[in-house]
Formats: sequence, C-alpha cells, structure tokens
Amino acid sequence: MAGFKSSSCLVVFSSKNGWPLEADPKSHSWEFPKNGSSSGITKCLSGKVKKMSSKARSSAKSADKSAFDKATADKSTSRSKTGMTSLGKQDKAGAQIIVDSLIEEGVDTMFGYIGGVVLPLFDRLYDAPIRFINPRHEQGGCHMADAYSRVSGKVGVMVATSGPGACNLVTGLATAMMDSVPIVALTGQVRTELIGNDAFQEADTTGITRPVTKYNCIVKDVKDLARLIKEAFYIASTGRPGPVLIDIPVDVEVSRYSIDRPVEMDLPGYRLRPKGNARQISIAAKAINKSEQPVLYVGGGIISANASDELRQLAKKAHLPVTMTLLGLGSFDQREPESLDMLGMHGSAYANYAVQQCDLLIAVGARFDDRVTGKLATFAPNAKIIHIDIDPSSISKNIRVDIPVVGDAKEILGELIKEVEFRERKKWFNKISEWKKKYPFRYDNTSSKIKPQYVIEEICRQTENGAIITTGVGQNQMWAAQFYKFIRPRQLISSGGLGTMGYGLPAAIGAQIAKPDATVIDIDGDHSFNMTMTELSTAVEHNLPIKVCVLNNGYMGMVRQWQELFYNKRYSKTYLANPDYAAVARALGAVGETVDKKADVPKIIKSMLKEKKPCVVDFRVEREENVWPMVPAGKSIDEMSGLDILESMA
Ligand SMILES: Cc1ncc(C[n+]2csc(CCOP(=O)(O)OP(=O)(O)O)c2C)c(N)n1
Ligand SMILES: [Mg+2]
Repeated sequence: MAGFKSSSCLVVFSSKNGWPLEADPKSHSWEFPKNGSSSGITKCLSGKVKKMSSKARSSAKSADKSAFDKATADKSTSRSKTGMTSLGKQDKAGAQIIVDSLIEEGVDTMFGYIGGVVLPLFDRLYDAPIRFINPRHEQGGCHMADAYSRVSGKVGVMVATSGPGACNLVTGLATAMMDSVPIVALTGQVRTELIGNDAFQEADTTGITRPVTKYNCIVKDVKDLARLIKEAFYIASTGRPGPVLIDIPVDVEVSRYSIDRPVEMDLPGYRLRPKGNARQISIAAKAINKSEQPVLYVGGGIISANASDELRQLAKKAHLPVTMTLLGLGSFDQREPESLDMLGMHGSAYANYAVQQCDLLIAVGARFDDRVTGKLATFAPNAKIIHIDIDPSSISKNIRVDIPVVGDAKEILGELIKEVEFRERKKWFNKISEWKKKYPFRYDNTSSKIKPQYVIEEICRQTENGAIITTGVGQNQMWAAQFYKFIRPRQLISSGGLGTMGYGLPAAIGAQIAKPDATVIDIDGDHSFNMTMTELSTAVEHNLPIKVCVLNNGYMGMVRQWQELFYNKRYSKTYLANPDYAAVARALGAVGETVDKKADVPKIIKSMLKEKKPCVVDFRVEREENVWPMVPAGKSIDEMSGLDILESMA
C-alpha cells in the first residue's frame, strides 16, 4: 500500500495487497467523503489513478448530503416508534449501515484507531453524531471501552483495523472476557476474496479472538450486517455479559444494500433465563433462615446486574455479613457493620476466617475463582453452598454447590428478600468483630518513609470515599482494594480475572469519559503504568482531569514479594530502571510531580485533586513493602501469612 495526501485530493494507489479504499474494480458504488474532507477522491483501477472532475465531486457530495439528511430524519421518526430499526429504506453503503446501527443501539461514544480497511467506516464516522476517542494503541482503546462500560453500564464500543490493529485488541478483549464486561469490537478485514491469501494486513481475527470473546463472527454479506451488529449488542449485554467481535471485510463496508424491513435478530440457540426457579429460591431462603453462621460472598455479577440495592436489603433484612471479591467491591458499602471487605489471597483475615467457619455460604454473581478459594478441597469446609448466577456453566464448576439458582441476581435477590427473616446471630457477629479488632488491614504508619498504604488511605480520606479508582496490577491493586473503602457500585475499576498490567491509565480515561464530573484516580504501579503510559497523550488531547498516582517502589513489587518469600530473595528480573515519570508526564502535556517526603503527601494529594489537567504524581514509596495478609499458593484461605506482622503493628 502507498498513499499520500496531495494538495487537492487524497491519492490512493491500489495494490493487489488488499489496499481497501473503494478501489475494487468489480466495484460496488463509491463512497464520497462528506463536507470538510479533502476535495475529492480518486478512483483507482489496477494502480492507475484517475481524478474526478470538480463538477462530479460537487454533485456527488450534494447527493450524499441529502441521503445523509434523509437518513437522519428517518432515524428520528422510526426509531422510537418501532423500537426496532431506523436504518431507513434507501440504498446505503455497509459503512453507513454500521454507523446507523451504532446510533440505533444508543452509542454516543466510541473508541478506535484507523487503518486501511476501515477507511470507509471512518469516513462515515467523520461527521456522525458519535463522540470518538482515539487511543494511541488499540490495547489502550479496548481498555478504555471496557472501563467506559464498567462505569456507565453501557456497552463499550471499539473499532480497529485488520491485522495489527485487530491483534492489538487481544489483551483488551481477554481482560473484558475474564471480567464479564460487555464490549462490541468492530474490526476491518481484507476484501472477502483475499481472505486466506496472506493479504496485506490480513490476520485470522475471528480465529485469534475466539477464546477471548463471548461470541464473534465475520460478515460475509452486507445484507447480514445490520442484523449481526444488533445481535452483537444483544449478546454482549445480556446473560453473563462479555465482549463480542464483528469482523467486517472492506468490500462489505462499501457494498450497498437497501434495508426495507425492521432488522430482526436470529439467535435460536441463545436463551436467557433471567428468572430464577421459584422452588430453588424458597429452598435458599429456608437455608438462610435456618443458618447460625451465614456469609454472603458477592462478586462482580452483582454490579453488572445492578443489584446492589437488593444486596443491601437482603443483608440488612436477613442480617448477613457480606464479603466481596475484588470485582465485587463497591457493591456493598464497606462502611456498613456487615461488611467483611474483600476475601481471598490478599483479603481480610476476618473475611477468610468467616468463610472457613460459616455454615452457609451464599455466593451471588461470583465464580469461586482460585484467588478467592485458595485450596479448593478445604474451602468453606462446613458450609452448605447456595450459588446464584446468571451463567449455568459456572454452577459447580470449581466447588460443588448444594442450592443452585440460575438467573439474574437482581430478580432473584428481589424474590429472596421477600422470604428471608431477620435473625440476630449474636454469637456469630461477636466472633466476627473480634477478628475485625484483632486483624484489621494495617501498616507501619510510624515509618518515616512513604508507605503506599498511607498514600491510598490519604486519597480515600480526601476524596471522602467518593472517587472512581482504577488500578494497575500487583501490590498497588491489592493495597487499593484493602485501603480505599468503596461505598457504591462501579467505583473500583480493576482487571481482576486476567490481571492485566497497563489497565489503570486507559481505564481511568474510559471512566472519565463515562463520568466527566467524577474524580477519577488511577492508583498504579510503576511498571504497570509504564506499559500503557503513552495514553497520557489521549488524556491530554481530551483535556481529561484524570489523576495517576504511581506507587513507585522501583520493583515489580508483587512478583518481588513472591521472590522474597518463596525464592530466597533472588530478585530475578523484577527490577527495571524507571524513567522520571513526572518528566514524562510533562513531556506529554500533562502535569507531573514527584513526592519523596512523607510530610508532603497530604498537600500534594490536595493540589492533585484540584488539578483540571491530567496529572501524574510519582510517589517514591517504601521499596520492599509487602501486601499482608497473604494466602500462599496451595493453602486454605485461613492459612494466612503475615498475621503476626499485622499484629506486631498494633
Ligand atoms: C501484562 C502483564 N505482564 C506480566 C504480569 C505479571 N505481573 C503481575 S504483577 C507484576 C508486577 C507489577 O509491577 P508494578 O506495576 O510496579 O506493581 P507493584 O506490584 O510494584 O505495585 C507482574 C510483572 C501481568 N500481571 N500483566
Ligand atoms: Mg512497582
């Protein structure tokens, strides 16, 4: 491919390599850039470049504009009435069908990065009523779409070109897949007849992304395009949500099709069971009413089902202690007396003890992940287990469940609330409060060094528990989960299942786009931040007041911790020289500060919170601090290391 922009027109040379622009000799109709673009387009046949006359250009433009106006008018009338489609009846290029379908789905913001085979689509996006955020790397864009979704509750949309663009989405899709986040990713593909030819920028995108998407497909015919996009949104956002990818060859983008009836989905094998079985719900309620020592264990499913209100009602009405997974944090206000905070590998001692000693474990929207259960054979050994989940395949997957209830958490908890009774369970709650008193999350706050936990506590105090927090992966993530007390859903945005370093900054951008007025803080690790810090340019471009707090210990701290504990302190490749992050931030147009004195922490956080520009604060924290407690691999969750250390700090 080769192309350049001349003073008067975009000149494109066609090549056999699949250069995509509407240069197909068997051609479909041409798409013309709309107002504001360069003055015309050249049609390319077998490498020859022809120039359009200015008269032809202007008539083409006006024809195009009136079609656009008509489409817009069609949309405003038909959408609300039919609730089905506004795609209009006129003949349209696939690229326009894509844009209209997105608008139909209520998309007003999307993320994406251009490339050859998506040129027709980007041309249609040029003046579409959709806010477009251009990341600096497709992985970043996918994380932005993911966090945008987690914060807004809407489907995140990401578009990328074929080959390298699509490949760059893989980590982002896998992150969303593991955490059940609804994303629709649109990728361009080489022309249909070139597929399988090792064409320029060809990759088997559906093959590569199959394991990291809930569903994916390639569109072979423009007739199917609107339906497949509609299905993509539906599949992504219903049931157990997840990412869906639609691969669209460039010839489909330029082929024209006239949609003359409402678009209907055709998903005979995709069945949803939102309502839980009434008998199972009654059995669960009876078990709760009978239990002396129950624990509610809740995960991200509560948040995606918007069931936090019901969770609160259930916990209060039946009087149940509540522990949350990393992704569940925020679903139950951690200031409430029933909160046991997070459980699992770096969870609270009181949550882990309670789970191990409970007689009834009520799991809701959680999947018994190994970071939660530790040694499976000895997990919650005395408990009867209720599992409420929308995904039947996660029932009894890791742990044998006694009372499964498949369905939507909001609906099921709503029913359960009606049947449960209040029980005081004084002995049980007393036991829990003793553990809470004995083993709170602690650190040595008398140290003269900056402790990472102190930075987070101070951020929590100054933001009055109200900020949206994103994280990197590693110790920074675990300390954020331990020391920031979350009070509402969609407040902690973190890569739980995949544990993707580099998630924090792009996630903060996606979160801030979703909630422009919120205080959004990325609590990051130095090396996690380094993976995607190029996205600071995106934050600067859009003037987003995100705040990045780098807990800079110089190390890949979490891995160093394992090396300290289990590899005889042989710190193999966990130290990397860092750049001056504040200077990097300034070079990219953001505000950058470095803090190395403990006494400066409160005031720098105060000024950071007032900052309107994106800013990065590089906190030079204690280098070899560890996260406690810790359940070593293969141990039961009540076999925690570090409790003596926590006690010694009392
Ligand atoms: C993309 C990616 N590569 C490697 C890892 C493995 N890993 C987990 S935590 C970690 C170290 C993180 O270092 P840093 O961001 O500085 O965080 P810290 O633990 O020091 O807070 C590594 C390498 C990962 N989770 N993600
Ligand atoms: Mg680090």
